[in-house]
Amino acid sequence: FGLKAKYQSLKPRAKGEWEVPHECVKFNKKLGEGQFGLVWKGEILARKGSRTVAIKMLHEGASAKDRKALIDELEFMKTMSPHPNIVGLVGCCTRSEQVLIIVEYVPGGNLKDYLLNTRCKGKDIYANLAPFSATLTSKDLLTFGYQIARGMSHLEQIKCVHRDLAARNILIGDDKTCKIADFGLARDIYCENYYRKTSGGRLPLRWMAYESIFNGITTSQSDAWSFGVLLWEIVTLGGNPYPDMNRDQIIDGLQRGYRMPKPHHCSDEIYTVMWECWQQNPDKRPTFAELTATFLRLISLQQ
Ligand code: ACK
Repeated sequence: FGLKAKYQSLKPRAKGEWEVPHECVKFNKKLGEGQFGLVWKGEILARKGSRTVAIKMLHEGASAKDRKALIDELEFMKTMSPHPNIVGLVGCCTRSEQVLIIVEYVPGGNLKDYLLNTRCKGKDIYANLAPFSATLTSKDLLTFGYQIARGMSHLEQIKCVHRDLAARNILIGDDKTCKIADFGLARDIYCENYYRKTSGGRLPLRWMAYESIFNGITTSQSDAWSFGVLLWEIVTLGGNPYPDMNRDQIIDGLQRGYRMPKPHHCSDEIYTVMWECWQQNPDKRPTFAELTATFLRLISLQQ
């Protein structure tokens, strides 16, 4: 996919090279807003020209705890070596009151909306599966799986647990490149007894592994479970996991060993991957390194 060459050309930056003067950051358009903060599309102005970026910041009046969470995310991102399938850090502003994390701008929006937008119009939502995409082929869908597994494999290697892996947190770049986003702010939102905490609606129950729901354990293996659900979202072109089941039914179902059935038009091979990701025993699930290899093999079989 030409990704290997791109990957090798990316080098980690030396410490202290990230700070951007606040006056060089221009805000153009608000992209989105959550409980913690907001994301803007903007530019970094430099003598050589400007670069379009996405800028993450906290709401005004954010607590000291939220500010610390943002700084922790930033410090973590600084230590990461760049990867083509992970949204990369461009710079930061930490010397002014308002902390800014500046990341590469990924133009295609999130994968969930992207998939929904490729559905052929006028088809039934549940029948509207992979062959019903107006623009995507099965190989494109496998390539999405491959790229996300590859980015996650990088996070797995550096022992970073994402905790909120879902199509809404994957961004689509040029040439249908998948980039994993939001692996920072997401991590602090879970507290004890969280699966009962439904009021905020923040818990990604439909993507959560068995042991995350019942024991509050999150690891790279629980990310693998979420990856299985993300695959289901890809195959159904942006479907909502466990359709027709409410939260209590999902919790009951999982306890009884229920798993989502194979979507129509999903190949046996892909469903086997999902099934492996949803093993109750986390150690029986594939690692992201194994998932990357599996997708590479499945893609090669398509040619
Ligand atoms: O689906 P979207 O266009 O993609 O709307 C959401 C919104 O901000 C809130 O998260 C978009 N977004 C987040 N990070 C980036 C980024 N690095 N590049 C482009 N858009 C982004 C996201």
